[in-house]
Amino acid sequence: MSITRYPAAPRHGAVSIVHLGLGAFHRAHQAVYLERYRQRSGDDAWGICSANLRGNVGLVDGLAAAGHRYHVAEYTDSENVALREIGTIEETLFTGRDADGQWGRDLAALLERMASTETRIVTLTVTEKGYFLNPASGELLIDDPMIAADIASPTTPRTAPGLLVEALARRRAQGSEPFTVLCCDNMPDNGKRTRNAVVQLAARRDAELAAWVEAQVAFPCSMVDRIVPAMTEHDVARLAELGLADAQAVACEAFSQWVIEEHFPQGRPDWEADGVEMVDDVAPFETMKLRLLNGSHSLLAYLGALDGIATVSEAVACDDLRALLNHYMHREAAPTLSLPAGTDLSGYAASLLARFDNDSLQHRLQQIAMDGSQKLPQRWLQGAVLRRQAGAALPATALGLAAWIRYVAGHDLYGNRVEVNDPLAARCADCHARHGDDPAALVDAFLAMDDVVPPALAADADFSAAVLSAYRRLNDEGLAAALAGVIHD
Ligand code: NAI
Ligand code: CS2
Repeated sequence: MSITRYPAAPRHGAVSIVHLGLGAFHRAHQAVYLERYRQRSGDDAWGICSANLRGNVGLVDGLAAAGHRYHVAEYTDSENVALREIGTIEETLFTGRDADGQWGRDLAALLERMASTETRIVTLTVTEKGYFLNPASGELLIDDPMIAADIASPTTPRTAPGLLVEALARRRAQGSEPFTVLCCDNMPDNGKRTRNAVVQLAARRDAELAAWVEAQVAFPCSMVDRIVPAMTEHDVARLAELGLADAQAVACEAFSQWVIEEHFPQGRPDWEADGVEMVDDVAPFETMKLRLLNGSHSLLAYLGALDGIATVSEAVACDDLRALLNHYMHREAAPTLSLPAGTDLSGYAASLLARFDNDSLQHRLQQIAMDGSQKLPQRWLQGAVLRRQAGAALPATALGLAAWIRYVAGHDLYGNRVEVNDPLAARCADCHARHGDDPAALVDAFLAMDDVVPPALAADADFSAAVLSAYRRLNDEGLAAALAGVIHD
């Protein structure tokens, strides 16, 4: 194993960025770019205060105990790894519910940070569900208990939108400029969707505050890309074999990309020299990545997991699944894209398969399968609406939707339990309980979920029939037969 080591910059710096969602991706992506920036520029002004709003208080406290330094293991392949020490997270806070059932241990400190004029950017990786938006319409879920609680108690918020509203309300009341809100989650138009959540929630509190947010607060969009699987015991043991005992370490691929809309009224790091691409319009980059990379990931997640396959690299080693991805990318997703200038689509698609082949990452399909109701609209379904308007057949998309419907029943094709982790899991289970013995009724019930499936697809008899046919073939004949129906059509 060839190991390249990169120590962190020697000093701790000032906090100018607050991050919501101290997860694996934040530690392996945004924090790494800022470490590179700090190393190159010597400017330590752009340090991060990173907070978890729910779960994993151990990571918050573990990082504090480790002096807020951790490592990122960037695997080019199973023989080459770069161990990068990161020091740009200067503080970690926790505002979730603790073991005693109390909420908001560090809420006052976090709001103070966010209200301080030292803070010029707030970034987020709280997962697609963390914005409490209807996945199809983008409307705020005002009936969600967490949002309802923030509406009732706006000064002690528990959600990401609630925190943003309270912090912006404080900055407005003190006559300060706002901060720029930079969403780093896998959502289409992620800045606009984040603005949507914040403005809708602010309007429940104070119409003038909502108007101020609309007029004064920047919500640039960004496309983020780095495959960062959840750490497994195998990953931790492998790092220990390299002599790295770091409970907060993360492992990821070497590839990384960050494309950001140039809209930072309160300033930003000059991070272009560190690989960040600043553009006027992120949409072509974001749509290409969400539909090609993430759309392929979700196909592997449901079809592979149903066949008992555990990881991405194992799934793409299956020739028929690889052929399905090529069919899906080139024939179903690519026609929906307005590619960034100069993009070689075949080269990009081939690079994705090469990244998926990286067997030094144990990227579990069940992690990707999580939150499908929040992911599939932007990964498959919005593009599918466009292709159906053009009269195109979408056998791969139909098979993927059939596989998701089958997956959320909670067991694979052999009867083994699979993990269903989704905000709509109860509704999915109810559909199976009501219609599990009647595939036609079951498919119709799922297609009728208009907060997931665009109504145009549900009303499309040919598409619905294709989903039903795929569902029946998958269940009655298995994965190979279902795939054959697509890749050999
Ligand atoms: P993770 O599981 O390590 O972290 C998830 C973070 O989201 C945690 O901080 C958790 O507390 C927070 N969270 C979850 N639900 C929340 C809610 N309802 N409200 C507030 N916070 C909530 O996952 P990871 O890998 O950090 O991914 C997080 C997000 O980053 C993804 O959902 C995706 O949008 C984005 N991303 C992830 C990539 C990856 O390969 N892991 C790559 C590109 C983007
Ligand atoms: C994955 C993404 O878990 C998932 O849904 O598809 O986290 C994927 O690893 C990243 O978007 C890659 O940039």
